[in-house]
Amino acid sequence: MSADEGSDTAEEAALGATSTDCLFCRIAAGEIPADIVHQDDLVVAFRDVAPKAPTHVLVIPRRHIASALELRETDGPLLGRLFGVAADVARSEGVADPGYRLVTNIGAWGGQSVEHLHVHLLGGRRLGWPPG
Ligand code: TR5
Repeated sequence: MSADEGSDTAEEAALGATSTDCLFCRIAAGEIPADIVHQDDLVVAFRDVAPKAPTHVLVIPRRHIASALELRETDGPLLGRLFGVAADVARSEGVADPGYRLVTNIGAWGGQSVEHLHVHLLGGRRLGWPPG
């Protein structure tokens, strides 16, 4: 299904369609509780429920986008906000120095389990490379 299917109004299309059966859409809408560390009109950041590092925050667009595979050039401003928020969260969490990792998993072999674009912000320990 296209990410934009179900948008009835221009405003919905601009702000972004949400999917009522999507876990992260529901977290962004406040319907499912999460430990939110940032939210604005485009982006929400919340702590991962099963952290893989001392700091593990998920940064998501409010708009339902299934994965990075769905992104288009017109999503540039949204991605600018998303990465800017990730940088702000890294600073406020105290992991910007000595460094941290942003990663987005795509599809089954990429390790994606939730079909709503999310960037993992992992920090607070030295991270191995390459990932498994
Ligand atoms: O595997 P991918 O890359 O798709 O990442 C999905 C992430 O969502 C995993 O790291 C999960 O631990 C995380 N996750 C799953 C749930 C959840 C969550 N983070 C915060 N809050 C959550 N709730 C309320 N429910 C989940 N099922």
